[in-house]
Amino acid sequence: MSARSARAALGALAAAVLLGGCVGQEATFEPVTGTPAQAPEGPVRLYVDKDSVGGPCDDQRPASAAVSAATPWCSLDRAVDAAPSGATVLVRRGAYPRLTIQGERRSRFVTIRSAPRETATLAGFTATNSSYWRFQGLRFAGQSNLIFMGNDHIDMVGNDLTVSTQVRPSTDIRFLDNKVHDLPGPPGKPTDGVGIWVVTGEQGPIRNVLIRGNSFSRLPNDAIFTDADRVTVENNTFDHIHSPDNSWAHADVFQGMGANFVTIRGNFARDNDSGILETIAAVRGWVIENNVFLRSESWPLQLDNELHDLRLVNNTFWGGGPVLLRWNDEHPRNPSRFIVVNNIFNRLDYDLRLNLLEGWNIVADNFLHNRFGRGTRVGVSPKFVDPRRDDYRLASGSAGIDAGTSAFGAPRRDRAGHRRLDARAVADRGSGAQRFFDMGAYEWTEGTGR
Ligand SMILES: [Ca+2]
Ligand SMILES: [Ca+2]
Repeated sequence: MSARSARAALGALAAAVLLGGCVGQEATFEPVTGTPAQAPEGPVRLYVDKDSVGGPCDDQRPASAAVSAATPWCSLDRAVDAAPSGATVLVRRGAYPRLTIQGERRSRFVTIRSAPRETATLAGFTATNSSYWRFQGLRFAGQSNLIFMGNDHIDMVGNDLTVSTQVRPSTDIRFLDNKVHDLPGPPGKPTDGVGIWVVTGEQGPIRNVLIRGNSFSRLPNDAIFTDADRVTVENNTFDHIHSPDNSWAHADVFQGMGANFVTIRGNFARDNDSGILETIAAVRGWVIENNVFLRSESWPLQLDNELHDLRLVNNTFWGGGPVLLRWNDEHPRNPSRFIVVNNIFNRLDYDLRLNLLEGWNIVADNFLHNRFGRGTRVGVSPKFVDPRRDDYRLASGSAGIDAGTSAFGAPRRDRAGHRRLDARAVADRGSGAQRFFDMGAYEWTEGTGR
């Protein structure tokens, strides 16, 4: 999303938050009092069945009756009021209205999930001042999910989402193995086109956000947009993150707008407008490693000296615009050295004023005639196994094999989870205590490729 539209969205949200602020704050700092109905031994399974698929539904029943599929509750509202810590709420097939969870603190996760081999569809949810809620195996359609103020421990696991999920000041939020796809574009609101939108604005803080194993496809705005701290984006796939109209949104795979301690690791991104971007605020603690970015139409990575420090290690950037490390006159020189090693770039453009250590990379196309550091191979082809099938493992004979450095915190395992290893038949040309680390996201093993 563009900085302008982001600021506009923040302004609108700040206003909304002011209006509702009293309620939110009182509840946020209220100690957790009382406990929900005494939890029976072992995990509790409770049924919600709006259309009476398994038996006539009735919300007047006690939880002890809703443990049977034949005597279910009708509404998720009833389940949210009554489900004890650790319970699983099995939701029978059908379309369910929007769910509101307000002031519902639990001490262990309550899981709300589709019944086995069925799909329940929710018109989104809003959670406020609530703890330990997990949404699993559901379909979300209609309106954006809102993890609003004062939540902690909210999980989204294995859901199918054609709506955005928006997070306001809350902590310990996890997105695991979800499919986020085909979000609405113009004339809707730009924020509703963002896969996961995690924004504190000035309401802070948001901490501990884990985004792992999800797929993001065909989004008209950013896949992930955040100003939170301690954000991990790991092993996700991203494709066709593509703005239909750049005046509505500038679509990135990941846009940080003041996000500290960000780890972007092991992701696979292809055919997107652009890639990773951080704008506006001075931030620190960024690690980008073991990622593959293919065919980014503009920059697969765009950062500058607003970052205090950066470790950009063992990534493969191929078939798109240049990786761009820029100089921003409004900020001092980055105080900690950017580490840029063991990567494969089809193009790399960095400003010589940056405090930066570059080495042991492949830079295929040096169109700006930059200076490059020790161990970097300029103008060589990395030789991949099968680019036509997006197989960007190194092929036999690649200049990247046993030619990287094991120093500077290079990851000990590659994107596929394999250990960095010494190819016996290849001379160790790298650096550090172990001179056999490969360049790029994948380690070459004997018998790979053609
Ligand atoms: Ca090796
Ligand atoms: Ca070797």
